[in-house]
Amino acid sequence: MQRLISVSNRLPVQVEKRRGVLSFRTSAGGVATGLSSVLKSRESVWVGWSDTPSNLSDKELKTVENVLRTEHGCLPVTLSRREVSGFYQGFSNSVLWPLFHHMTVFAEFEPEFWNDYKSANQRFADVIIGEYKPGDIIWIHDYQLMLLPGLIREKIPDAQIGFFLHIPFPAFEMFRILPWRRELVDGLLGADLVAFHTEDYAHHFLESAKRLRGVDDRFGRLEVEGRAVMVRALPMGIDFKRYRDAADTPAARRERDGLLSASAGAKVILSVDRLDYTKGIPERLHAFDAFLERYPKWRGKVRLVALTVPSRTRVKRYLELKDEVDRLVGVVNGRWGTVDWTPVSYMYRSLPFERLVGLYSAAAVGLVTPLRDGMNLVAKEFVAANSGGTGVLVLSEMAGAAQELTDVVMVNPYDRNMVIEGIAEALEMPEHEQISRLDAMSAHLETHDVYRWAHEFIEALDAARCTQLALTEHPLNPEQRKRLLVDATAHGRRSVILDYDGTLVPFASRPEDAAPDGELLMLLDGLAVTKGTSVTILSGRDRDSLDRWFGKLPVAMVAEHGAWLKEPFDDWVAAAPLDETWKEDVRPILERATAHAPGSFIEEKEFSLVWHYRNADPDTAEERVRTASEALGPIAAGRKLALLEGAKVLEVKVDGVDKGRAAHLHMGHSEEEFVLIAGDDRTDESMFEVAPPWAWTVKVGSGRTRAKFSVDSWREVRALLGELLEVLG
Ligand code: ADQ
Repeated sequence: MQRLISVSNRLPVQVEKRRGVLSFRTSAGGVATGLSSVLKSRESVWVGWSDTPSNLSDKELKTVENVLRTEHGCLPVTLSRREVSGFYQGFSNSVLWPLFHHMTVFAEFEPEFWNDYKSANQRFADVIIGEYKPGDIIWIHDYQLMLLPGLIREKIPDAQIGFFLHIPFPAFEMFRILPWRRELVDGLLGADLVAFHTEDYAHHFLESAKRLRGVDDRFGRLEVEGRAVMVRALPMGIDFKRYRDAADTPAARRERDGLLSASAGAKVILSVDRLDYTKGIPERLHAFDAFLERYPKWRGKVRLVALTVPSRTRVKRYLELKDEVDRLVGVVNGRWGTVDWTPVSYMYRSLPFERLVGLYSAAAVGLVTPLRDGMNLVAKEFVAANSGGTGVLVLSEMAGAAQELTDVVMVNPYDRNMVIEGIAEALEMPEHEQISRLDAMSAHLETHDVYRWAHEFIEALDAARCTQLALTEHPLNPEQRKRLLVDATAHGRRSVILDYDGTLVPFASRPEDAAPDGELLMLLDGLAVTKGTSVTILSGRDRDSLDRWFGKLPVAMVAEHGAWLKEPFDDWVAAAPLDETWKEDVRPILERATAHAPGSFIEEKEFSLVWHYRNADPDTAEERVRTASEALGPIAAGRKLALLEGAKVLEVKVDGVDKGRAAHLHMGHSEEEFVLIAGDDRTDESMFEVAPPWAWTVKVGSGRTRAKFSVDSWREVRALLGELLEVLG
């Protein structure tokens, strides 16, 4: 069974030193609980930042590391105090957290935070890379570690990596605010599986990946440099039975009885949250205040028990929030309280599990009204603790849980009037309705618990791996690679025919930005001067660009998908007679498409007109490709033109002039000659088609192809050419 490496910002074990004695306290949060079932059948290790006390000696640090590893299966990541402040309090909690929860006013876009975020993610990556063994699965959690999948992928290309985001992923309009949006998307795209609590968040991420990286979305599958990245909604559950059963324990009963007798017949409305501005606590207190004003009959007959657990107490905004909540509780109690009735009971601390369940089960109403929340487990815990009995959940539609828990009284937390009426409706709901609603939700939560969530994640990660394998239909494996090299050395003559964009260099947003680098030029030059070897660059590019880039190398060139041919250091020769009158019919159609899709543009070549839409809004561009193609169809047929859809381009060109014909002219035609052809997009398929049976044809990226073999990316093509040069040189 594969080993699981779980990664989260914090380790599920806390280290403390009191009166000189070290102690280790496990805090079994939801994730650790869910994983415990997955881990029964496999080895595991947990990587995370351990907030180790700063006053430990080197010897104590060693002991801590040792105990964490051997007794708890934990591998600590050490961060400097500065890193913690910039990475955790800074970028994670003062940039990503507010932005992803739509609270941009609280976001502080400090460039230094970003640097610390990068370096902290790198530290996590270093620990994981050091620990990794082939076959391990890596599951990374949450917004603090969004760069990590990409960092690991760089060093371990075939690692199996899953990522789960516990907070919402915002819509593109919100996400685009972030100055480092591209880097974060790239980081996540390093994973095989990126999962979220809801379909909405998954959709938002797909949208951002499409817009920022131009990657195609095929029903939740993104293709990134030939790799498939699966994007899924996997809502997290709770340990349902544990909450349900705990309601019957003596400790829970004691808590419940205590609360009920102290309430002297008043109904209890309960709210439980981390003290966080996303949870809508001040808004809730305002709504409760207004409820008491509007419904005098409930005064003295209802009480709000607000339990908040301290959180992020080193971030200024959280301290301000605490003051605000303290003040508001005072305002409501001052306004409505009497000698024998206090409307709001406020507790600012964490409660042990059974006592918490006791409170849940004592409450007539659970009031869960976050302004934005990834999931909100409290809502689910309230249902579980009351299952089989009575109780009404008033739930914010802004919580991920609202997608699953539809039998609640749903409210918009920003709509005070709706919250007031929601509280009134909940307090007056007939018992039989309470029971049937709780039953329906309990049935769902019992089957969709946290164990199932963890299993489904691992299953989805395995499925992503299978898709990956199916996609790269015939990957060039090390064995075949060796054969290719042996074949090349066994022949005295060799033709190497290479497409350019996407095959030798990555795609750039603007065509002129994809100039070859020094490494590539040396590689091509080295091959071309090797005795018996001819190198041809066969591209859709115009002659000028190719001349500028490769004119000094002894390579043959083919421009505009086969329209122009050039032997090394010779002149360009047209592959067909030049006639440009057809452009007058075609240009207006492409101009219309450009006007509708800002960011797109037209490139003109002698034999073709090309519409580039990589930088345009993908949905608009797709729509335009369709309408333009429809309009171009009849013109193309009448004027002997061909319509080609390439990688984010639509090209109209003179027919009969294609890469296949050009490649045919440049390759050897007897088995005496070694032939290697590599290309990545649809226009390259014509080269693979004309290749003789003994040729080595290599497609870059995934998808159906006529090529015999495929490789993941242009990097692999370069590596292959490097090896070729080595064996020939
Ligand atoms: P949180 O923002 O922490 O989690 P939530 O899902 O409600 O929010 O989990 C809070 C947990 O803390 C619950 O299990 C609750 O029982 C416990 N808790 C709260 N107050 C407590 C108290 N005073 N005493 C004891 N326990 C208390 C983030 C995201 C959520 C997402 C989770 C899981 O913000 O949207 O649901 O991760 O993915």
